[in-house]
Amino acid sequence: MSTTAAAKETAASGAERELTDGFHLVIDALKLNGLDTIYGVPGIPITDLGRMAQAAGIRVISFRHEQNAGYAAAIAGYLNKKPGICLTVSAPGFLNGLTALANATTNCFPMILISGSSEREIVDLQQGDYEEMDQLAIAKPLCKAAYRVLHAEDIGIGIARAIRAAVSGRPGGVYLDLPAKLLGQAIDAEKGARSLVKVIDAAPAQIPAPAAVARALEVIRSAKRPLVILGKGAAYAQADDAIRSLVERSGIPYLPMSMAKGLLPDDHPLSAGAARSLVLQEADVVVMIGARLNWLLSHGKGKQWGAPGSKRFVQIDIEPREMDSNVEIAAPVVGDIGSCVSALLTAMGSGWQAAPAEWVKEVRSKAEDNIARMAPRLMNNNAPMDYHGALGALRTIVKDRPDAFLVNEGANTLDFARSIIDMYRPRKRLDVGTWGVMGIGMGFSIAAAVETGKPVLAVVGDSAFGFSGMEVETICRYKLPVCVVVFNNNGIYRGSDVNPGGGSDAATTVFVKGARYDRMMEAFGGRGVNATTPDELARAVNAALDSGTPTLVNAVIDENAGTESGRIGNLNPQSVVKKK
Ligand code: OXT
Ligand code: ADP
Ligand code: MG
Repeated sequence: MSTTAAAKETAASGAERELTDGFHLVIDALKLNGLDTIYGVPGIPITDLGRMAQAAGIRVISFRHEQNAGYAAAIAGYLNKKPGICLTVSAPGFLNGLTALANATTNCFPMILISGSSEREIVDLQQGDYEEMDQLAIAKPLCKAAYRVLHAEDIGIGIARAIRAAVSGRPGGVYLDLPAKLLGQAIDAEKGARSLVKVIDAAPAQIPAPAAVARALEVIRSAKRPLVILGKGAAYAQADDAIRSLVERSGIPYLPMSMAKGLLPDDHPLSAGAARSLVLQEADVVVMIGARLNWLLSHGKGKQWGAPGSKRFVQIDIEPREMDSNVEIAAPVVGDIGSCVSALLTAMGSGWQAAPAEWVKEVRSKAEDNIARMAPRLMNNNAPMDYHGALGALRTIVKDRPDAFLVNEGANTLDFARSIIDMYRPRKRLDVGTWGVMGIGMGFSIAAAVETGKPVLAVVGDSAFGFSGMEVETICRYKLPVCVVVFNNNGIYRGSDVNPGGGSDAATTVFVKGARYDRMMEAFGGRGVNATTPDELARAVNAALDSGTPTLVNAVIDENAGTESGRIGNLNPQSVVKKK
């Protein structure tokens, strides 16, 4: 049922006419476009918007902090290829949501941050309104597009523009500013209904130019040691079968970036995940599919990439300006990944010569060596646990439950989990992404469970967990099938630092030792378990995933086991001043 006809008004003629208002129009516009879930925090001026949306059948998930709601919306966008919606109050609530909006834009996740705001007239004259802030101006540089709606009859257009901006081309975050006064603005219901826009083909296919496809195949055909790199853009595109066909028909080893793990199963014979250094060093042609040559790939140059000038790049991306961003791209293929990969497959035809067997064998053999070297370390049952023992137990659980989501954040907890836990299905690994941001843990977990109903295993460092830990109440409130495992090593990177000044304050990276995070979950009616060995950990996680009961496992990790910044310690600047 439409939520229009909010009220009736008696006109001068005495005839009644039906009215609608900003609240109803926002809800109708979202529903018309299939946007059926809102993540947010209620308050002035959007409290009633949330209530009315819930009454109208939209699922409204209320969080404890807007940043977590924003992360939830962003990952919902990534999983669904339609914008995730985050709803916040003005100024402070808006700012709390803004980190998530900026992070969504950086990661190319489609989301819309809808925020209530104070009155334009007062804000613009800086007369000190309740939660006064020029939110549109602040949001603009941090997102793909930002819009404000001032008239109720423009709500339909405003939401349509926001949807298109979020999902078309390179996806990203969009800000939509709804001043308080707009929500209560009444207009004729029929006029209101006519003003709504159903967005047709929000992310149109972008077909690559045939010449670009031919050029790319020419470069790939010339390769002696080709490599495909799959990024999270490839996972987002949901062109899973075409990508798998491209890899298997060309016989080219592939390296998955973190969130592309599982696009093809990590135990695929062409996976070069366990031979990362070798393939980056030795490949002569690199085919980038939905991955950027940013810091995570050392910008495509330097020692990691072998001799200067030893590589040629093919890049498939929807964003033309991504080409040559760091190094020369010999064959840019601009378009959506589904269309580009299909075009490459068609142009390859059936007589395509597979990648040189010697190269494929070399990569396989290196990967098998690394896997064999790691295997015994994953079997240890030490107490307190080290990362390998604990993650060895979780690796088996994920293998047995390929449909479960794995949410992962931390430093050592992130880096070890990425290489130890194999993924088998696309878009199941959700992590800190392009910014390496801590705090995505609970928001991502909640959205994955809400959007899919599938079980979620969140493997998070004790520091990482702290950024969104209060949302365990949200997990319990909505009875979500989320099992959080906190890798508790008493601190950031490790728990063994001491105050270098010798004072009584704890070292900057150290937390309360022996903390019991499991009790946080118990406080809200969920299950808490303290696990000191890999066996205990496995039992607790299996029980949680079997039952779907919200669970938090405090996994006791040796406080000396981690290293500074995990595998990216090289990015820490060193002081050049010698201590006297
Ligand atoms: O080939 P080689 O020989 O090189 O070997 C590689 C692979 O081939 C091999 N491999 C395998 N071997 C065997 N078997 C298998 N299956 C296998 N798979 C791979 O293993 C190696 C490594 O492979 P990998 O991992 O693929 O490769 P590598 O070299 O690591 O890749 C490079 C990168 C850059 C792509 C990769 O490292 C990467 O993706 N890194 C992401 C790093 C990242 O984003 N880190 C998070 C940020 S760190 C820091 O900023 C933190 N903060 C500050 C902070 C942040 N971030 N945010 C906010 C809002 N505020 C503050 C904080 C506070 S982390 C942090 C908290 C940390 O403490 P916690 O308590 O949470 O966590 P703990 O550290 O656990 O205590
Ligand atoms: P990773 O961190 O996994 O390497 P990035 O976030 O750096 O991945 O890169 C993702 C890339 O994918 C971005 O450059 C983005 O423009 C691109 N992209 C996202 N969706 C699509 C799509 N449907 N078609 C083509 N390219 C896409
Ligand atoms: Mg830690």
